[in-house]
Amino acid sequence: VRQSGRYTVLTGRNGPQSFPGTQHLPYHRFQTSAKLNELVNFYLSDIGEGIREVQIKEWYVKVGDHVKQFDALCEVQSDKASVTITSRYDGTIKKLCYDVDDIAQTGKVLVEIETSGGKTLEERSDDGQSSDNSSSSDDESSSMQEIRGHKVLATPAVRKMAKENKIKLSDVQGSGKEGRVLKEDILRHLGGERKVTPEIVPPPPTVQTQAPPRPQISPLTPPTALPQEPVVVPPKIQTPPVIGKDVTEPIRGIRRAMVKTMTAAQAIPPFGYYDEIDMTALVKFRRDMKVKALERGVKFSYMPVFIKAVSMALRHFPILNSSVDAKCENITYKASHNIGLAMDTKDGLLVPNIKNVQALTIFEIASELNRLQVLGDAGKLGTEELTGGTFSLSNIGSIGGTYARPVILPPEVAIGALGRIQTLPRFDENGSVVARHIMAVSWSADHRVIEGATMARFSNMWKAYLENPTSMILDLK
Ligand code: CO6
Repeated sequence: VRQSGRYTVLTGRNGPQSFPGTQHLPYHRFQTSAKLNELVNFYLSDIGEGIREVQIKEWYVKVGDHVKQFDALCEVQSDKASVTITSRYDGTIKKLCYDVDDIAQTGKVLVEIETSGGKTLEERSDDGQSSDNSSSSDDESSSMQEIRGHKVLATPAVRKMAKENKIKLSDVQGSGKEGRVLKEDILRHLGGERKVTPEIVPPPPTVQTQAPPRPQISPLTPPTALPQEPVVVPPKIQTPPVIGKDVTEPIRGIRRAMVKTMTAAQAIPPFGYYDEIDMTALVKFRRDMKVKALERGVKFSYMPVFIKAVSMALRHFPILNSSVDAKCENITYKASHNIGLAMDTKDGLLVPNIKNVQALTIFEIASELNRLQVLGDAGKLGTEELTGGTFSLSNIGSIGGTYARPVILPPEVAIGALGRIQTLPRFDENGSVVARHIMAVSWSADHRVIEGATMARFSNMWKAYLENPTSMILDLK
């Protein structure tokens, strides 16, 4: 804090603050000045990445609450990440300028806070209005917003239940994994004092049918006319009246990001290449490794092996780990293998990536994948995890399906979709039919820079590693 005439200029308080598991985002410059008995306009600052607007996900405070510096005020969702906005003042909340689900613009007032301790501060955003500008300084910046990992964990259904029963999730003792608040915890918290808002269960659909009308056949058929087939019209099914109404809502958050990315992807002329992998040996290998990894506290699926094998094959086909510029005039061969994986999260489809896979062991990849899944489940994947991917995989088979046509994520040049592993009959070397574990892979590549033969050779090498997992040992670094 530096004194400047009657103004106190805050230079990021104690500088950027660090919390365990937090990531600081670049903060838009602001100036503050001390005045007595005035409200602070707390502006939503620039959270980087060119983000101009965010959606309010959840308020952690209400009017009248007392807050301290760095207390969480609310959670906002940009089209890239979920960000917790924290207070930079001690004081009392006087006004929340948005409701949950509203879109808030950066540079506009988010909350009004009456500061305590006899000192009231006034904030000016870069593009906002200031009552005085004598305290400006270019190097005054701060980092007051964090992507924080310690928010109360709960599923959307539990959040909804808490909201309907006007309970703050932070007041509830969570009994789930890592303190996650479960439905039972809410019920216990309510302790029978209040009636839980019941879920509205729609009545089962009823279909009323009626007997088909008997065909009316005229007794007097003219002798000259051809015999006529009676027209039997099936009875109309009586549908119950539709009670609900169509709902139209703006496309926001993650889905809005998907609109942008997938629209940009339309500019890429892709080709598809499909093959099947005999996973029989890998299924056995995974069964053994799953137990070993669990002993070391890590859930082990097939993905870490798929991902490592991709990286090992990419070493021989670096063009598949490249990116092209918007006009496709330059190609950049990426040094790091940052392998993205499509993730089905409660917020929608996200593609976080595992950085530097070329330098990680399969166990380390499994461990990082576990971390990304926990962040994804909690809606906490941040910019760090979601940017910088160089090649992607989509394991749609963990949900179902055999083939897919994955869409390349620009500026990457290739992506693979994995189908469900199925037990299918195949011929062995003696011509006998045997049961094998088979998985289909569907590759898409940017045909402007990738030839089909390159994709086929890459796929063959990847397939060879998976069909004989022990062969990976020879090439592991
Ligand atoms: N076959 C059979 N069994 C599978 C498979 C396949 N392909 N994949 C996973 N599993 C098993 C896995 O081994 C686990 O088994 P157990 O350990 O015995 O319980 C279990 O299914 C659950 O696996 P989990 O999903 O938790 O973990 P995994 O590492 O395999 O996958 C994930 C992580 C983040 C990829 C996954 O959870 C996920 O979100 N998958 C959906 C991805 C998605 O939405 N893709 C669509 C993108 S759009 O591609 C697209 C072209 C269109 C269709």
